[in-house]
Amino acid sequence: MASYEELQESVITGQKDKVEGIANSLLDGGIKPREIIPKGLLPGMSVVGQRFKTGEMFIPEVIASAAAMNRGLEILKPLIVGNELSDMSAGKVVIGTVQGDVHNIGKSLVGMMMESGGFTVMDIGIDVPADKFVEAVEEEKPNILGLSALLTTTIPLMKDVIEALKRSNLRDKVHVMVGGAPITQEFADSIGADAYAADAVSAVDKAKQLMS
Ligand code: B1M
Repeated sequence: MASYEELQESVITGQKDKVEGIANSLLDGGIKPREIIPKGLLPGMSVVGQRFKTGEMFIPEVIASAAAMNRGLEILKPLIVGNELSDMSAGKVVIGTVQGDVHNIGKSLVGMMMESGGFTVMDIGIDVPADKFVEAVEEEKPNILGLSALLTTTIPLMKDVIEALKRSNLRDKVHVMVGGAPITQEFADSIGADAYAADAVSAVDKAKQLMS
């Protein structure tokens, strides 16, 4: 039977097929799916996060690792029964790119990394109007609402989303995280966001801080 260490290494090196093979081997060996995620997949992704921060890994490698991690999750999640899955979730995140902005790549990467970090993620797409964000918060009741924007002309729309949440009495029910190349901590503070993250790895760290 394969080991947790091999599974971690396959996540770190971004080998999707190997992750699938090792996850199946562990399952065949009688290991419970709910043990494979925290002991094999999550520690691998945690190493990826550290190496990205120290400059030992770059975005394409991080994307490959997140894809490998997600392949593992695709196999294991359906086998986890009842409330076990929601008990294991680090929290629920709704994420989207604000209205007028079609930049998708960074937002999707943040969503993928959050998922790899144990969060349940609902990606509601690009060019999302404020009322659609409000609707998603109402219906999905996420812990965190993630707003992405890449254009200096669309970042003011983040404030509109926060104002729309206030009008719907939902602002105190959800943490708002903002990010995207033109965003700064100063801007995030000025619009009353709860967190700002400069990249996908720190987005996961910040999300964990918000949950604690
Ligand atoms: Co556009 N574009 N683009 N573009 N585009 C930029 C952003 C630009 C900087 C290029 C430039 O001029 N140098 C510039 C913006 C200038 C500005 O406003 N200051 C620009 C422009 C002007 C435009 C158009 C207006 C061009 C035109 O039509 N005249 C137009 C706008 C369309 C619109 O949105 N309405 C446009 C269109 C496009 C394409 C459609 C062609 C394409 C997008 C394709 C797609 O996403 N499906 C595109 C692309 C690819 C880019 C660049 C080249 C790359 C963006 C990207 O994907 N980066 C970009 C130039 C650049 O950044 N070098 C550019 C990789 C990605 C991993 O990084 O998105 O920064 P990023 O995400 C990071 C962080 O920002 C952070 O984490 C991510 C991962 O580490 N992050 C978050 C992002 N969201 C977060 C959310 C969080 C936390 C962190 O919490 C919720």
